[in-house]
Amino acid sequence: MRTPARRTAAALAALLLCLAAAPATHAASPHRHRAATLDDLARQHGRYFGSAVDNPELADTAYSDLLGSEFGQTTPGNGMKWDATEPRRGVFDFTAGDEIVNYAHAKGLKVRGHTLLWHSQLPNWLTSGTWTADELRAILKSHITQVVKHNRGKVFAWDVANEIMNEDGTYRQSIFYKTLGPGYVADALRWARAADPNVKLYLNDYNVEGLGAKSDAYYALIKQLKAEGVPVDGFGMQAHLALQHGFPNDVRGNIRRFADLGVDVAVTELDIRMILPADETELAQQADWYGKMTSACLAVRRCVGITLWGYSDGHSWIPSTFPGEGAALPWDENLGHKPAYDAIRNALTAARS
Ligand code: 9MR
Repeated sequence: MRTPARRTAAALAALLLCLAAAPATHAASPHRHRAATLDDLARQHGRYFGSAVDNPELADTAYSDLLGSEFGQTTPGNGMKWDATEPRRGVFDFTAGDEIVNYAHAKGLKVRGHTLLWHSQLPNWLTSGTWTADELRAILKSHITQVVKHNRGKVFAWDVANEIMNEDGTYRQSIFYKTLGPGYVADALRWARAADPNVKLYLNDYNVEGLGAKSDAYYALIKQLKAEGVPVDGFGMQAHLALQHGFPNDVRGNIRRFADLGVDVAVTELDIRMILPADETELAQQADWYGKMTSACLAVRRCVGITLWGYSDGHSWIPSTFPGEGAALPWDENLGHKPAYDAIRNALTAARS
């Protein structure tokens, strides 16, 4: 028997299918239904489709308007990091994060908190100090507690610990690891849970989309944390891919093995860069990869959604970090659709929910 909720869901799905099929030109007419957005299509599968945004980008109104209409989720690119939120010890500044949360909620987007604990973008007072284990533990606990409490009810998930593993699956020698040992990860998760009982708590990293030493290390860690009753709810696969590095090995199988551990999985920072100039063949390969990542997420029930790390080539971290590389996103600098956009759309439309 169909419950009312199921009937509503079925009706919504039918409506969205009709919207998805509507030619894009209908979007121009105020009297017609708009074409389905990527987030509309993802919702048919119970997923979200999002994009990160950095605070200065909100002033680019063409960009922020499309962010607000096309996507159902956002992540602050920098606004919730430690250097932004606790610029002096014990002095918290939530301005940048709040700006994005307020914008997102006004547009109906949900927000992923990023990030509580990372070796990078730490404030000077923290990196230049010499701390005993007890001091650093108190600093970390206070930071996590204050930032999570401030955002309680405003973010649905937190990247609690970001990029804590090396490529070979050993722990990164961060200030936290070196001073506190590996137990800092469980502590961080517990402090985050104490500050917000409802938010989803994630570990998040890059180069973990496929099977390999690094994803094995997270698999073992999450399994151990679960066995010890430590609150861990999800695994974030950043997915900063590059055509010249090849497509990761068995993404679907990898997502599935984490789901089978009893955690959610999210694709948290997807972009697919290439060596410039981009030619048609590369853009077609990029499109294929975007489609494959989307399908891999849709294939596993517990893969909850996909976030692009910015959505247009006009606002991307790639060119400044990897000179000579770029063209990593599904929209070009003029907010025109690239083949990758159609590939994502096709993957969202083709998959069975
Ligand atoms: O997008 C962020 C960029 O603006 C910053 O300059 C950079 C500094 O490290 O961080 C970028 O975001 C990173 C994210 O927080 C964690 N995963 C890798 C992302 C790209 O570097």
